[in-house]
Amino acid sequence: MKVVYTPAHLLHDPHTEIEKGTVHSPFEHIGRGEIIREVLSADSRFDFQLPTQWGIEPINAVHDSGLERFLTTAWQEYQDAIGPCREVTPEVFYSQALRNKMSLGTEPASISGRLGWWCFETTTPLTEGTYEAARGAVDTAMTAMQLVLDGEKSAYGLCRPPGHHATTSLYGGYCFFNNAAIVAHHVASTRGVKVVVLDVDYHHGNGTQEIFYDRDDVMYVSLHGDPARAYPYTIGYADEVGAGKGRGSNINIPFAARTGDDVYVNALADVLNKIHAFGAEMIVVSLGLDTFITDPICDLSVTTDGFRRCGELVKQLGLPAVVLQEGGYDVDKLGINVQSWLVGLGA
Ligand code: OKP
Ligand code: ZN
Repeated sequence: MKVVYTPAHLLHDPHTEIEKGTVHSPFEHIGRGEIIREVLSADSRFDFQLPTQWGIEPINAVHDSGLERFLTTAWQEYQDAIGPCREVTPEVFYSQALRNKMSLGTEPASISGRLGWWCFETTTPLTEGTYEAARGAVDTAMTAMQLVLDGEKSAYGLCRPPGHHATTSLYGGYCFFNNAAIVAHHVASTRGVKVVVLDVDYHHGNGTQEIFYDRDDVMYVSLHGDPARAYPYTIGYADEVGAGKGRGSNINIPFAARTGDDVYVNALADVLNKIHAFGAEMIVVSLGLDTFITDPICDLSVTTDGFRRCGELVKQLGLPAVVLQEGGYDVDKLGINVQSWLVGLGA
C-alpha cells in the first residue's frame, strides 16, 4: 500500500495543552507521526512517498477563506502585538450570545479578538510552524486521494495535524484544516461521484458533519464515544441525521464506555450496509486509533486485532479507499494499530 508522509508535520510542535484545570504536555505531538512512520517503513508491504503541492484552492473550497488567511499570519501577529511566546491560545472565544439583541458582528480587528473568532477551544495551540504543517497535512491527504483516483485500490495519508474537528470557519480539537472533508469535497465536486466519509476516530468529527450536513453527495458516518460524556460534548448525537436534501445522509453511532471488539465490529458491519445502500463510489476513512483499549484520553476497548477486523470489513465493501490519519494517543501502540487496520484493508 502506498503511504504519503511529509516531515513538515514536525513543524507543528506544541509543548502544552490546556484542559482539566491544568497546563500539561500535549497528547497530540510529533512523536505520534514518527512512530507511525517508523512502524510502517519497517514493513515491506508499505511504500512511502512525499506529497505533491495542491495550494490553498482545495482548502478554500471547503473552509471560509478567512480561516486560512488568519492561520497564515496569526502566530507572527501575536508575537508582534503581544510579545514573545512559544505557543498561542485564545483568551476569549466568540459566542453569538455575547451579542444578543445586536448584530452578530464581524471579524475583530485585534489578534486577540481574531483568535477567539476563528478558534473554538483551548487544546489547539498555534506554534511557529503550525500553518506549514497543516498545509502539509492537506497536501498529504490530496496526494493519497490522487493515488486512488489514478487506480490504487487504497492509499494511506499520514496526516498530522489531524482534521475532523475543523469546521467551515473554526479550528480546534488539535485540527486546523479538515483533511478528510477537503478530499471528499474535491472528489464529489470535480468527479461527480458519491463519497462517504467513514469516521472511526473515538471523537465525533463535528467539523466533517457540519461541512456536509445539508448535502446529499457526501455521506458522513461516525462511530464514537457518546457526546453525553465525550469531547466535543455538544454534537454527535444519533438524532442528528442531516438537513434539507442531506436528510438521511448523516449517521452517528455513539458508544457506551468500554465497548469492545465484538459490539464495535457488529456496529461497523451494520453501518457499512447503509453506506452500500447510499450508493457510495469512494470511501474516505478518518482513521483514529483512539478507540484503543489503553488510549490515555478515551474509554472504548477496541484491540489491535479489532482494528484488523475493521479494516477487513471496509475492504469487503470493495470501494476505492483513501485512509487519512486522525487521532490515537497510546503512542507506544499507535504504529502497530495503524499497521493492523491497514493490513486488514489489504496493504
Ligand atoms: C482530536 B481527535 C478531553 C480533552 C479533549 C481534545 C481532544 C481532541 C481529539 N478532556 N481534548 O479527534 O483525536
Ligand atoms: Zn479522536
